[in-house]
Amino acid sequence: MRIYHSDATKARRARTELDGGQLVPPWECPERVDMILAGLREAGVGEVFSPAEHGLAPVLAVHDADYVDFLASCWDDWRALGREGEAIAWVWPTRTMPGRRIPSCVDGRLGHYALGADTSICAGTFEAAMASKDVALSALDHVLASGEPAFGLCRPPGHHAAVDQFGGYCFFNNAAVAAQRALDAGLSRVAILDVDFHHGNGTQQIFERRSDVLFVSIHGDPMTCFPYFMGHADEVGEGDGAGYTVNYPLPEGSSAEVWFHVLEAAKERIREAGCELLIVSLGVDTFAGDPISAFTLASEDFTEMGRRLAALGLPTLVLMEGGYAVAEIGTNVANVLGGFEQGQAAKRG
Ligand code: SP5
Ligand code: ZN
Repeated sequence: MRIYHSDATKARRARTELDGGQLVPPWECPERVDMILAGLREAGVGEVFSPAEHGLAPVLAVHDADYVDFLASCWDDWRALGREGEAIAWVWPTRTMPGRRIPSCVDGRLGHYALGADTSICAGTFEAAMASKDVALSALDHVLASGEPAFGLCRPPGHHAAVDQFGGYCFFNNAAVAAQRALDAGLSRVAILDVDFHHGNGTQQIFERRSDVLFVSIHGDPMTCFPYFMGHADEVGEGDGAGYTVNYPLPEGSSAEVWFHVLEAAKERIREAGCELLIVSLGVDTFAGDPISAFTLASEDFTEMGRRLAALGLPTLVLMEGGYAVAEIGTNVANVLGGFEQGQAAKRG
C-alpha cells in the first residue's frame, strides 16, 4: 500500500514536556518517523510518496480561524518576549473562572487554546503540523481516487486536537481534516475508528453533534488515563449525532483478547452505520512496552489488528497517531499494514 511521508513532519523537535512534575524530553519525538520508515522498509511494506501541499482551507473546514492564527504566531510571539524555555500553557479558564474573552497576550492565549501542559510549542511546530495534515490529505486523495488503502505517516499526531484546542502532542486533527474533506468530495458517511491507547477527545468534540462522521474509540479508561475528562461509555453523541459517538473505555492492563473482542463490536457498529470510508486513527501505544500507556498488545497482535481491519472491506485511510516505544514502533506499524494487506488478499480470495 502507498505510504505518504514528508521530512517536514520532523521540523518540530521539542525539548520539554511537563510530565510528573518535571520537564522531560518529549515522548513524541521526530525519531518516531525515521523508525517507522525503517520498519516499513525492512518489512517491504509499501512504497513511499511525497504529499502535495493542500493549504489551510481544509484545516479551516474543521478548526477555528483564530486558533490556527494562534498556532502560526505563538512561537514568534513567545520569543519576542525573550523567553528562554518553550511555550507551555500554565493558567487556564476553569470551572470556577470561565474565560469569557480570549486574552490578547501570549500567556493568556496559550491557556485559552491549550487543553493540557504536556505539549510545548517550539520552533517548527506549525510547519510540522502543516506537513502532517498534508500527508493525511494526500493519502486520502489516493484512497478516494483509487479505492486502495493508504497510510499517512502523520507527525505530530492529531486526535487530541479539538476545534480550537491543542494538546496531547496534537495541533491539527489530521483524521478530522481528512474526514471533512472526504465528505466535501461527496461521501455521505465516514467512520473514524480510533485505536490509539488514549481517547481521541478532539475527534469526538469536532463531530459529536453530527451523524455524517461515526467516531468509534477503544482506549484506556479516562478515570485513570489521559486525557481524563472525555471518553466514557455514556458519551454517545448529541442531537443529530446521537448514536454516532461510540466509546469503549477499557481498564489499564487489558489483554489483547479483551481488546480484539471490543474491536469486533466496534466493527459491527461501523458496518451497521453504512460508512463509505474507514479512517483508522492508528496509535500503536497499545503495545505492552509503551512507556506511557497501559495495554498489553504484543508486536504480533498488530498483524492481527491489520487483518481484522481489512475484513471490513472498506476503502481505508490509516493515519499515524501515538506510539512511544520508539525501538519497536517501526515493527508494530509495519505489522498493522502488512496484516492489512494479508487481510485484503484473503478477502479477494
Ligand atoms: C497522540 C497521543 O498518544 N498523545 C498522548 C498524550 C499523552 N500526554 C500525557 C502523557 C503523560 C505521561 N505520563 C506517564 C509517566 C510514565 N513514566
Ligand atoms: Zn496515544
